Amino acid sequence: MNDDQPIYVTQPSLPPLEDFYPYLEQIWENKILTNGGPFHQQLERALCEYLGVDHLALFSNGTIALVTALQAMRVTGEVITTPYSFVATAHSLLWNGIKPVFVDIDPKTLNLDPARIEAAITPQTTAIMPVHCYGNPCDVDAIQRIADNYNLKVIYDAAHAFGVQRHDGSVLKHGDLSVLSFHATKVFNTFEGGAIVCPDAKTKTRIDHLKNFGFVDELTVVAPGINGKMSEINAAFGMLQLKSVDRAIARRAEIDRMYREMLAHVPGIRCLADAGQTVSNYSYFPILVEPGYALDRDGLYDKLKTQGIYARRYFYPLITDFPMYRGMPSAQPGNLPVAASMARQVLCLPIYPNLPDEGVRRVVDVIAGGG
Ligand code: T4K
Repeated sequence: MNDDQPIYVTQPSLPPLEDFYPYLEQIWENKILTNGGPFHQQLERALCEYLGVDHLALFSNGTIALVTALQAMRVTGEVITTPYSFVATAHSLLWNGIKPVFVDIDPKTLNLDPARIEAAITPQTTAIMPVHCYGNPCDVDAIQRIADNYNLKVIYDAAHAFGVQRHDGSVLKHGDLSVLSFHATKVFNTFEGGAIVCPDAKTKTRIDHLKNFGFVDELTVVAPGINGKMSEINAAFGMLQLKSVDRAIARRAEIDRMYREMLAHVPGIRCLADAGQTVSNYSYFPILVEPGYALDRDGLYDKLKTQGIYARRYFYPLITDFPMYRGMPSAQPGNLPVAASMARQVLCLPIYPNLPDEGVRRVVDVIAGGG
């Protein structure tokens, strides 16, 4: 890697182009391009096996999957969620005419703080939508206890949590539904794509209807469904990607380890601790730029940029800073002090399988160089 080669926050790892040709030939041969074709079916089965879950419905992207998950659970009224996420989390609520109620995050995990959820519940609350931020599992046990007490649904935005496990298996098995994203920037990608993980066949059937306009058969439409289907090209690419995903995650783990070792000696830079998962996916590498560092977070972001290193401020601005949310009572900064503080300090460093060791060292050298 040359010193002047840009380093982005992430980059998809692509298999050799010729490895994809046989998949394309198969699509050309059978002429099924979408609507639950053979690759779609294969990928659903293969992902259930890989992820250790029972049922999964593929989608065209994670956002449509979130919108559909809320429909599938017939969620209405108010939903408790986090301000510290990609904006799609809250947008999926607005697309369903649901009012998001924002609750602050835990400073250790940056996930929804279960201790603050109960105070935000009203007679209109029907569900909780937490996010496993950066792939770090939420406190799923505490969240489920609250949901059970108040008869609420739990829909996890698990866009970052592909393959993540806790002591009791896949984190995707918690809650009523979990939603994955297979966007190009994710650990496992299908160019664009996503999935809903669900606990039983009946729920999967309902989700399958909802993602196909509500059609049950040629003549019957049971719900105002949407077109959320994944195409055969995307599903075929997913089958190919799945072959190398373990290798990709193993390389991410090495990069994670290098950053942690090298940054441990830089005053004012703190790496986020794991949140108790037994298997991580190393999807992001967030650091906190604290007052002991020579620059503030934005200063470091700019400095890296001048060196061709494009770190990202995920998640700044907070969702609650965007115009469609900021007037809401729960969006007021006084209600979300931890999220506001984290959004000012976090920087996600480049991490992706093709990032060589010298690329990691280049990033650390700039950070260690201080002001
Ligand atoms: N919930 C959560 C918690 C999410 O994080 C997301 C998506 C969703 C829901 C929604 O899922 P999807 O509907 O997207 O399936 C990116 C992604 O677009 C978005 O999928 C992701 N979260 C979010 C955290 O990040 P940007 O605007 O930061 O992406 P962009 O285009 O600036 O890409 C970042 C870097 O990645 C680029 O600097 C270069 C590299 N890159 C990107 C693309 C698209 C490539 O090398 N190749 C590529 O094809 O949003």
